[in-house]
Amino acid sequence: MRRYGKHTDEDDIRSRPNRKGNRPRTNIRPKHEDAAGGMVLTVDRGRLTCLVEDRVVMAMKARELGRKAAVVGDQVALVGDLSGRKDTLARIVRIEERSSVLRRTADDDDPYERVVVANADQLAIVTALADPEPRPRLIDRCLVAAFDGGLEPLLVMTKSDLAPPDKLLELYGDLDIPFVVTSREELENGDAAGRVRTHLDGRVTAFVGHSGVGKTTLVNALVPEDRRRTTGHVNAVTGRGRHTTTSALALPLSGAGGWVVDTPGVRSFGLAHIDPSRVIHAFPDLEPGTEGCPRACSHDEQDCALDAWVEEGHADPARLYSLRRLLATRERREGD
Ligand SMILES: Nc1nc2c(ncn2[C@@H]2O[C@H](COP(=O)(O)OP(=O)(O)OP(=O)(O)O)[C@@H](O)[C@H]2O)c(=O)[nH]1
Ligand SMILES: [Mg+2]
Ligand SMILES: [Zn+2]
Repeated sequence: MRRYGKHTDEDDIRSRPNRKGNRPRTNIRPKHEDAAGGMVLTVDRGRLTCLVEDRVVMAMKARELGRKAAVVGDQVALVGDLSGRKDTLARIVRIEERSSVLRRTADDDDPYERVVVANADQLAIVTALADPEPRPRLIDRCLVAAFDGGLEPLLVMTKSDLAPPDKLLELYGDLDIPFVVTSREELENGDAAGRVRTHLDGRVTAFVGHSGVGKTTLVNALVPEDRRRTTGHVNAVTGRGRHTTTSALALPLSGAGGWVVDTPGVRSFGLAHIDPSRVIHAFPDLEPGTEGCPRACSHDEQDCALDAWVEEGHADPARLYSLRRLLATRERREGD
């Protein structure tokens, strides 16, 4: 099924019965072929801040889009007043097909899934080494969501001035995931931003993690203040000092380009929507070994062919262990 296919005039007519009699169809609304492309930077109670060329344009969703929500990172088509002047409001008439979706549910039994960020290439999973304490289960869950949604994970461990990273590195070192460790001092002398930056160039990276781990601090170190001011209402979102972030916000990187998306802290990362069969795609070295698996194998069951295949020496047993650990994440409760 094509969920975000091209919008046609025919769709318009069907999705909106002509209630007021015989108005000529073609005048119902501007031709959407003329719509301008934009990107959603932040969403606040139904108002979407979009970047159209180099202008920041406020918009709302056209009714014809129905329940489909546009989220931060979405590429959208807009019509109406695109001047970006104060008190103007454009309409979003189309949400383009997404290259990736980061989804979560409030908890595993929650059928309501929300898309956190669209079109991100990378998920920066931010964990403080102390204050708040690291929560490996939350990290595992974010990893599963990343693999499921088609995002590459990056581990960012902050506050190494408060506690050493050894224990976490032991846990995640063998997962083959790139990581960066940062401290207060490195934030101040620019090293933190510099080191994280090497992983961000030219990509769209969403920063997620528990509240207070330092996502906004890091994003602010990455994006100079004047850039933050021109494209977002960042002060309204985060303010100065310790203000918890209340809505996701995309900010452009300079130089080689790319975007960073700051998101509000999460307590949990529900995985009700995850299809475990997709997690294997994050382990291309193991995938060939699944050929002998029973149909619809979860790869975490008795008849899974991976055990024998790995035993034969085709792949590193640590990788199978990692896969199983992520697959089991879904059954475990957070905070275990
Ligand atoms: N000691 C130390 N404190 C840090 C470091 N990085 C950030 N902090 C502090 O941690 C606190 C929380 O930082 P934020 O950047 O607001 O955290 P956040 O992840 O954006 O939090 P939410 O928006 O609530 O999700 C602030 O007081 C920061 O100054 C660090 O490397 N070391
Ligand atoms: Mg924040
Ligand atoms: Zn299997």
